[in-house]
Order: sequence, then structure tokens, then C-alpha cells
Amino acid sequence: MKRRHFVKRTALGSLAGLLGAEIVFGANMPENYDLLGLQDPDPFKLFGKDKEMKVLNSNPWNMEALAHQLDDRVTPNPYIFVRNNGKVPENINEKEWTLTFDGESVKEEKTFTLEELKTKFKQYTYQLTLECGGNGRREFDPPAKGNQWDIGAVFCANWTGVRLGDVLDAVGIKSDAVYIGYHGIDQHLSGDPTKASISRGVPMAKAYQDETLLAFQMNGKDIPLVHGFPLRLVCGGWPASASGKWVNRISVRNKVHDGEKMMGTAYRVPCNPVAPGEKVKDEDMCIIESMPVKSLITYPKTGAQLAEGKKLTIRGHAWAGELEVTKVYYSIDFGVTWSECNLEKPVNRLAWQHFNASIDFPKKGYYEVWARAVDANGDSQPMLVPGWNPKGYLNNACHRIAVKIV
Ligand SMILES: Nc1nc2c(c(=O)[nH]1)N[C@H]1C(S)=C(S)[C@@H](COP(=O)(O)O)O[C@H]1N2
Ligand SMILES: [Mo]
Repeated sequence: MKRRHFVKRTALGSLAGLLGAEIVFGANMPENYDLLGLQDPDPFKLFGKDKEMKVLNSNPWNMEALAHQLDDRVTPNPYIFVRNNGKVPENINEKEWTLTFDGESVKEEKTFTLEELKTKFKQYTYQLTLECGGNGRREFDPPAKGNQWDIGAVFCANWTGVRLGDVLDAVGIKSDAVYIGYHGIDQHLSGDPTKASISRGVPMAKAYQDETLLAFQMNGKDIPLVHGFPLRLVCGGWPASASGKWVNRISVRNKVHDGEKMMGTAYRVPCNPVAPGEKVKDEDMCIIESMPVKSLITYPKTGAQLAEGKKLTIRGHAWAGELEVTKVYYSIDFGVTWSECNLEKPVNRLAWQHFNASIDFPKKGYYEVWARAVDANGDSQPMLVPGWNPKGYLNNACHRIAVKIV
């Protein structure tokens, strides 16, 4: 991933600006020298991520997991995908952190310190699945612009915090409230302080769900900086873009929140299906709410080899936005026949569910194992990429792995 900048000695003057200091012995530098100070920082070290994570972009930082890295029941930090729209904040002082409630539909503006949030409200811990709306984007044809996520922009962690609903009650909300919008402190990529990198939100009904948290812990520890330290809004089951990182302000709105990336085509899909490549007017695009049913085979890793006559136990997770997953099936014959997997109940609403199956292969050779989940409404994952849309959201096609019996 490291980008190398071979430096020409003649460029010394402009380099001082990039490095923030004069290169004192610059005249001694060999021609076309690879200056350490100009190399990208190591994102794995920077964010505590596993070296196998796939970096999609360094400005802003975006990285995703491979399927087998998501094998844990609760995703540990090294495998949690990173999605930033702006710059990751630095030098956060947790002791001085405050959260302000404003907007047309608060009775009065109110500010809490982080300490007040932690001590004045009851704390809850839930496992919540967060998936980027654009997960799976790379499969759309014609292609959609944006991070070319494969399957790894999803995770399920333990989140500890207070219920947003409890805090909204303490603030006092007018009866005309329809939406909340979050504001985080991350700067826009341009560095322009008047621009927000992202400011999205959810309708009041979602804001008031038991599992919608203002969280200060992830997996039992302070939230890692890149995932929103010291305070994050967590709205499980909805596109992860609704879960604002580094939140310091929540606006209670008397209309659908119109913050950055709420309008136009951002995190929206055509209200009615369109043909691949079709132009869609902004007013015909609808906000994504609950994410569709999906599953991942996390063991074995694709490409696994197994001796003839042995059973293979596959396992993975399935999730369905606001809904529960009721069945997961697997197929080893390209979808001609399907067998049911064992499926566990979720630990709590909006947590992903675990499945496994013990598979017999009829003879030596190459196989693909497909998994297909079905939600409580009876909706199934499609085998192929579903509903093309201009921004490449909501690809919940079946996941598959290759297996060789030798
Ligand atoms: N403040 C802030 N919150 C944010 C974002 C961001 O750029 N800034 N990105 C959103 C998007 S698009 C996603 S998919 C998730 C990613 O969360 P993660 O980096 O913890 O995986 O955070 C959401 N919350
Ligand atoms: Mo996202």
C-alpha cells in the first residue's frame, strides 16, 4: 500500500511545505531519493488493524475485512472495517467532550458532558450489526462510483452506552419532531471548516428504539479513535452511515434531516426499480432504512482443500436489518439443491446470527459452497446482484467460497 515519492533534489523548496520543515541537509540527498517523511503512514498500525485487511483508499482512509477474518462471533477491532468520509480527528480530550441537542423540535437547547451522559442515564450493552450501505458495490454493472467494497464492510460488535431515547426524553422534544440528525467533529477533506463531511440521521421511531445507543464503549473498551471515540451514535440494522462517529451535536428536526449526504443520491436507491445504467432524478431516490437480508461464510477460507470422505463444517453469520433471519441454506451444486443450516437465535435484536452446517461431498473435485439467508418476511438473498442503482448500494447477493476435495 505504501506510496513512494521519489524526490528530485530540485524540488527541495516545495518539499519543505509538505514536510512542515526544511530539509536541513537536503543538498546531500541522492537524486530520486525515497524520503521516509513523505511515505503514507502505516494504516494497520495507525488503526490497530490486521495486516490482511484490504485498504481501498488512503484519503480518506477506508479499509475492509476478508470473509474469513470475520469468523468471530463478536468482531474484534483488528477486523472491523473503516469508513471515513472526512479526516480522522486528532487530539480528542474526552474530559471536555460535550453533546448538544438543538434543532427546531427541542423545547430548549441542552448540553451534556460525557460524564453526565455516563452517570445520569442507565447503561445498556447490545451486539449491533453495522454494514455500510455500499458493501458489495464492486459487483454492480455498469459500475458505481465510490469505494469498491467487496463483502467486508460489515461487523457486529458489543456497544455500551445510553439509550438515545432516554436522553431525548430528558431534553424535551416537541410533538412535531420527525427526525434526528447527527453532527460529528471530523473535518471535511477540503479542510473547509464550514463544510461537514457527513451528517445523517434517522426518523424518531428509530431514534427511540431500545437498541439505538449513544455509545462510549465498543467490545468493553473505549471506542477506538477511528470508530468514533469518545462518543458514537449506533443505529444497528440500518446503513452504517446512520451511526455517526465523534458525535458532539444532535439536531431534532421537524422535517427529514437535510445534512451532508442525506440528500440527492447519497445513501438512497431508486424508489422504483430501474434498468442498469438508467438515469434517476433526485426526487425519485428514496432513503435507505433497514438493510436487506444477507449472510457470509466465514469458515473455511475460500480455496480450502479437504481429503475425500471427510465432512466439512462451514460456519458464518446472517443478518437482516430490522428483521430476524429465520433460515439459512447452503448449496454445493450451484443452487440446484439446497440444504438447511443450523441457525442460532440472535443474542439480542439487531445482532447478527450464527449458522453452521456439516457437508458431505459426493466425490473428489472442485465445488463452490453458497449460502442463502431468508428473513422473517420470507425474503431471500438473491443468487445474483440485485436491483442496479446509481450509487451501488444494497448488494446482498449470496456469498460463496471455493472448496477442493482431494
Ligand atoms: N462522523 C462520521 N460518522 C460516520 C462516518 C464519517 O465519515 N464521519 N462514516 C459513516 C459511514 S458511511 C459508515 S459505513 C460508518 C463506518 O463505521 P466504521 O468506520 O466504524 O466501520 O460510519 C458512519 N459514520
Ligand atoms: Mo457507509
